[in-house]
Amino acid sequence: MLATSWRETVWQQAVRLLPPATDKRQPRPATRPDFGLDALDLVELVQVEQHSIGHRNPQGLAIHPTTGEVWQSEHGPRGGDELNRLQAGANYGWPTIGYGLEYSGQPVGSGRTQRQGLEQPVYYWDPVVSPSGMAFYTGNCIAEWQNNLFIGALSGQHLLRLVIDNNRVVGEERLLASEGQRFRDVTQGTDGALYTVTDQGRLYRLDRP
Ligand SMILES: [Ca+2]
Repeated sequence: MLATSWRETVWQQAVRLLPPATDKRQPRPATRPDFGLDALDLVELVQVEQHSIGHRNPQGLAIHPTTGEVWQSEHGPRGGDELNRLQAGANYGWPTIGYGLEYSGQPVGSGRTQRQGLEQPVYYWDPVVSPSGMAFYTGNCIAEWQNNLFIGALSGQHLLRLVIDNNRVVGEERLLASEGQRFRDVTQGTDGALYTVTDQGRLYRLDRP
């Protein structure tokens, strides 16, 4: 779907930005356009596709290193923070279904956690941890962490390490919990180490001693 109003269209959706559809007879410009523009101008420069809907409060995106699929972290209601594997055209449920309760104490939507045609999260947290920025680890520094998913936890105040097998979470470890920090984002450095940054302004580097 091509956006007619960027600000209306992107609400609670994940969108995919592609290069503009070009006339194949015309050579593509050698340089990328200057993206120092606001969102409305951007719509005219790229092709925008609605990818998925039903997201509540998305926080992080990361590409799975072997499948190439986009994974996403999302703040849910009380007891319903989610990890999702985004599929094109899918509906991830909000506000119709979800885990946990609204912070007002009311049930989410119909109060149901599942409904046909709506996607289930890969994983959810109850109690919540407020998952934030995330990254799959593909570095060589710590071999046993290969393809693990790391997610900063804000209210949880730790760095999540999730072991993923066949698109399911089969292990969870909470790192740096003694630091008392709200972990905002995590990424892998070109040196193969893992870096994570906190709301309080600390940057940690994780590597083999
Ligand atoms: Ca959901």
